[in-house]
Amino acid sequence: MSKLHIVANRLPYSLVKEENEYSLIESVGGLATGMKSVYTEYGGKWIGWSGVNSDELSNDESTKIDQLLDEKSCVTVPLSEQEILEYYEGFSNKTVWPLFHYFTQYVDYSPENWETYKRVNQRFADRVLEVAEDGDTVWVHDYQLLLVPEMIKSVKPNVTVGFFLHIPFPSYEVFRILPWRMELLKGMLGADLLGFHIYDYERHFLSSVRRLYGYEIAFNQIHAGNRIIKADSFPMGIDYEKFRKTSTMVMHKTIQERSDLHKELEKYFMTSPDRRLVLSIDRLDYTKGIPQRLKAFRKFLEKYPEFHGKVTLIMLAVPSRGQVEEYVNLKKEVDELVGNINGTYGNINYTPVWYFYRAMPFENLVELYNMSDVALITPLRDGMNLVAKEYVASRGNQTGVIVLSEMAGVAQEMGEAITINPINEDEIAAALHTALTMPIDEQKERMKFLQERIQRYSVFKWAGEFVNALENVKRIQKEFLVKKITDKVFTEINDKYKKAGKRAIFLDYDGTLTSFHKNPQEATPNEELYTILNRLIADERNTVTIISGRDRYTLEKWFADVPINLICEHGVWLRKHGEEWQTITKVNNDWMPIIRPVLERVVDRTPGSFIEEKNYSLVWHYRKAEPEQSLIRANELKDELLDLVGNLNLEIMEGSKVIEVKSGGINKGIAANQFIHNENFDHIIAMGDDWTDEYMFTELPKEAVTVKVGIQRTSANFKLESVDAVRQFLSQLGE
Ligand code: GDG
Repeated sequence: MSKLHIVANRLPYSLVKEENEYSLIESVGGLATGMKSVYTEYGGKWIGWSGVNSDELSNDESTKIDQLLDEKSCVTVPLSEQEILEYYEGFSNKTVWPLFHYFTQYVDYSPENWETYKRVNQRFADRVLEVAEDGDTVWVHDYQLLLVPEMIKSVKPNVTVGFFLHIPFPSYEVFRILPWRMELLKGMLGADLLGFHIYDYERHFLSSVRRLYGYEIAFNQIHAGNRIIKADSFPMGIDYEKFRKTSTMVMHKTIQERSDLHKELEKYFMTSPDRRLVLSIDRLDYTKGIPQRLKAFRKFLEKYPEFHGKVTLIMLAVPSRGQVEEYVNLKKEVDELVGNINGTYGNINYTPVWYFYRAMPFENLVELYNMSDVALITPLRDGMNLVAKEYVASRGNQTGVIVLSEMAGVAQEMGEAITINPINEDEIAAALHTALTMPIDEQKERMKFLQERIQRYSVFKWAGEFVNALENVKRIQKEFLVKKITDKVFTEINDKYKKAGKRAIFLDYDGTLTSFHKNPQEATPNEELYTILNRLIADERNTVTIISGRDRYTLEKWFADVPINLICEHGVWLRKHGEEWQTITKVNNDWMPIIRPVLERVVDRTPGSFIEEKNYSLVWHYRKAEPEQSLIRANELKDELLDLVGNLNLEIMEGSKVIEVKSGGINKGIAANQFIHNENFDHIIAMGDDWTDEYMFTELPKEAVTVKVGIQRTSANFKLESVDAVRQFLSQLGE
């Protein structure tokens, strides 16, 4: 049975050493919780770093640790201190992390760190390759492992690879700054499915792919050579029930059973009936907007003196990346601000900011969620922010208000929160005031909606949806395999071919016989192609026809010396070898003077695009224009044309980076059928890559061997993956 393996920087267990013996503690983080259900259910392994650097371990210890982890279906990737420094603290946290969060001023461009990042990513991939077999699925997580998908795919193309990015993917304008942008994208594009928290990150990613690699993108599918790669958004959830149950449990404890923190909080509330708690929880990270939050709280106290002595900000900052300069400075700034606020507004009975610089046990965390009237969550950038969801899940009595930064991914799911710009101190201060004075009924109404949504889309549902989407991708890949011309299928086709007395072979040109080029004029046939065609034509039982959307002059020029038939402009023109050009159906082009100015206006506004005029069609080419602008223009143009074409009996055809307007009532299918009409072909082969070739595949007799080049859905009977495969197929016919 095929398995599903997880790859993440860290394993879902930590190692603790007591009396020289290592043992494991289960990790309780969101990712570990969500993923454990997945990889155990699908019988896979979790591949990651154990958290202990390999220089510290003797051989015996390493073997013992590997055994312990093996019992939990975990596979370690050993990392030395130097590697952790350069791959994890270096490239991951000092390059990718700040850049992807728009902190370009903090980005470290050390080439040494990049080299180590590549080497360590390769080590992760090697471990995966030892474990994963053909047909298995691998789900790779996050920004530390951006290169791993391609490293897996290039060696084992039959392993399905998913990738999820937990942090934002930045706009192209920011991403392009990175000297290694091409390599990072290439690494990610090894995945069959790329997941992001929200659509904004997905569209930024697609935009970078389009601009840097020029791949065609239809909705959320990237057509990269012979592969289809899907990008989609999956907003990560939490283990809702765990927070809800823990919250109920801690609140029902007897006074004696309660934690010290709980007792402290109760004492605070007991001193006065109108005391309020505002909660702030994050890792101490510059992306989380902690100094700005403190300044906004100071502004709130300044603007609303009636809350002095009544509102306390309880701020939990979990130590993080403490060796890095920016984090050391941040810690200092936060310490000073807390001192300043407490010094200015505090007194012997009142401390405005309670500041904890440490991690707390889970139960304490839930107590804080449960007892705080307002959650103040103001990151400058945040991929999702699970704290907001955990606060919602812990609110047993359905009261409480969230003041939430619009820069957190989670803001898109929380219309009921009060959203703010995290730099705008006045706005945050006002939002805090609104939150603290919000009537209970309104709080409950908002909280009810939030709870319903977050309960429904839990971390398990999130993981399940991602796995389902991966299964879908797998299905598409299988569909390809079902129709693929294998050696065995080729032998069958070839046997029939050899027995046939009279054969018709229809070949599309661009994307079938030759690859696409940025400049369409460069797609000239090469020697190999002439040899293949001449060999086919030399067999007098064959009638070979190139059937293309191109104009007749180009094809005539390219195939002047080849005794071949040509069908051009999607079936308008036919030239049988040795005869004159003729039109297959009567078409007119009276419409051209009306449509041409419409296209010219688009060309004027879209640098790099141009118009091609064929006898019976006009084509707007935008392959060389700025890709995103051209897509907008293409949509505008289609809209405008749709209004015009109805009355003029025209068809709008959208091809690869072209929009073609042509007279209606003619296509490759009609043309191919007319061509074989009254002739006794007993074997027909038709090959093409574009959707215009689908007409040919559906209209030809069903016993014809119709071959789609590429992985997309098709009505053809067979598929080949590339131009090379087509050439090989044609070269071997009759052998
Ligand atoms: C990254 C992305 C994205 C915090 N303090 C304590 C504690 N926590 C737990 C919280 C929460 C988690 O840490 C923090 O998660 P966030 O989502 O808020 O932020 P990041 O750590 O930056 O995570 C982020 C996330 O990945 C998932 O994709 O949402 O945008 O940056 O679960 O509860 N837990 C305990 N004690 C603490 O003191 N036990």
